[in-house]
Amino acid sequence: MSRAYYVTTPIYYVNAEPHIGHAYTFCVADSLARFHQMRGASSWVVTGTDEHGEKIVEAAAAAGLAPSEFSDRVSARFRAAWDEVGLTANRFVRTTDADHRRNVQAILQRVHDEGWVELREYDGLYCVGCERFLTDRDLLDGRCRDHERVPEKRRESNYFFLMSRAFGWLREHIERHPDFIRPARYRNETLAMLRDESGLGDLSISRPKHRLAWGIELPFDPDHVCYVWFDALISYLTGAGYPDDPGFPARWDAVEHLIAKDILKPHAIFWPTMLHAAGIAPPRHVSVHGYWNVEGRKMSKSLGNVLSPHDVATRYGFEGFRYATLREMSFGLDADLRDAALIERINADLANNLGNLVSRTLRLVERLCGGRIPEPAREAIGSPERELEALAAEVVARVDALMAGLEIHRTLEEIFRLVGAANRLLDLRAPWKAAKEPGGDAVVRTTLHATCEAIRVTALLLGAFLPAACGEILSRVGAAETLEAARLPDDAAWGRLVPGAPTRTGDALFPRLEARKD
Ligand code: ME8
Repeated sequence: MSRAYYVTTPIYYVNAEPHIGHAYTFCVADSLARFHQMRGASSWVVTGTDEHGEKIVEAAAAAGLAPSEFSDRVSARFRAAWDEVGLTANRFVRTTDADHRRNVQAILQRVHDEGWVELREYDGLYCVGCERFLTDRDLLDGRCRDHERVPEKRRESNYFFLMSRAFGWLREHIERHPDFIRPARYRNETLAMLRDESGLGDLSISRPKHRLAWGIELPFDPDHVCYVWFDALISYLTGAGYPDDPGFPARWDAVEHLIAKDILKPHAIFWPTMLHAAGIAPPRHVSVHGYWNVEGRKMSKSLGNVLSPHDVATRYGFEGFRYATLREMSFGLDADLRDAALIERINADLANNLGNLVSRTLRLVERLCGGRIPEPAREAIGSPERELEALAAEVVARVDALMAGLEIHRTLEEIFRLVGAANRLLDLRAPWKAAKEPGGDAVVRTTLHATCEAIRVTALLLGAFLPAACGEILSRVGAAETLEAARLPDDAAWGRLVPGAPTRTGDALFPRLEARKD
């Protein structure tokens, strides 16, 4: 069996409509899955919806629906949004799915039986937005820092997961595995949380049913339901086929959780300690990206600046959006989504640079070489052609190294060095002029062969990020391989195009976009 690669997005709360923050994480997951698949792994992608908890009960009540009906409706909207823009998962987990419920109960029972659970009286301030009791550091002027709402004072019996017992183990695990939580700033942030345990303590994992009935019942006490985060995190096991899918062990061994920084604590502290208590290995990577703001402001319903995947697909084309956001966000840091910057990025890189390279090369091949990949002429291969070939090999190797460190924006930058160099070769050799000169045919054939190779290698390297466009480019340039079947790095070796293979011109791959007038 081939090596596995398993990547997850968070499972999204159904109290909000799908927006570009959710879509960005999915685009990263989809790109990583495609990249690893091209590197020979068998990729597995999981997303889903997080449907239990008070927050959902509140949202359902506001919509005048029962929580189950409300969740069905919004969960379907997430699915439809992903279908519309071509993002697919191997499993879409709903926390209301029967197999997930069974897994949550099995893990609860296991940690309970192993002595990790204790019933305690809890007295504290609860934020429904966070779905947890707050500590002093979570408060600013008496309000939750994240949700800006005044928390409720609550006193109730809760079961606690004795998470703090595993903090020593967790600290050591993080120290021994420098790329467990990445980029490093989030690893450091996690270690800082662990140093100051007063902000952490143990984790309340139940809610009395008289307060909240919408949840998974504790197998050892039917008067309580499971806390929504304990339930939601287990979706990552459900999505991988836990416990008995034959693919589960290999997937779990190679799991990468993609999240934004807002949910670092549950993923870097709750989840590994929960797994530890249940006797399951921690995830290989928790990879954390920053937050998108829109035109300098936090996205929020009240500001009316929440963009849906549909909105951006209409404005930029979904692949244009996907490329521009992956290129503009330095993975791990916050970024500002500005319409003017996205338009500029798409026009400069995709329309002017790549689109132009493909269209002028293939039009020249059609006009000067009868629409077939030309045979290069040995005597016409000079140092510019050799440099382009060497650059292609260098970029292939650099892409591997950059992707291993999750430097997606730099990976894309690197690939475009090749595109720029191919355009420069075309300008330098000017085959349209050479064709008119005696003996110019060798220059025409050699130059166009080289730019076609550069286009093919670019399409392979970029294929994980822009799958539809690159699939089309490969087919137009007469490549023998499809994107789905291609393997890196082997297929990206220079010289795989077969002279005589038919090429095809077509509509603009990336039409230029107009900036807004206002
Ligand atoms: O937290 N910029 O779900 P959620 C970038 N159900 N990414 C953003 C973003 C933004 N402005 N806004 C949202 C939950 N995201 C839990 C998760 S997992 C077991 C349970 C993305 O619907 C980003 O991935 O609030 C972030 O971590 C996630 O949506 C939060 O989604």
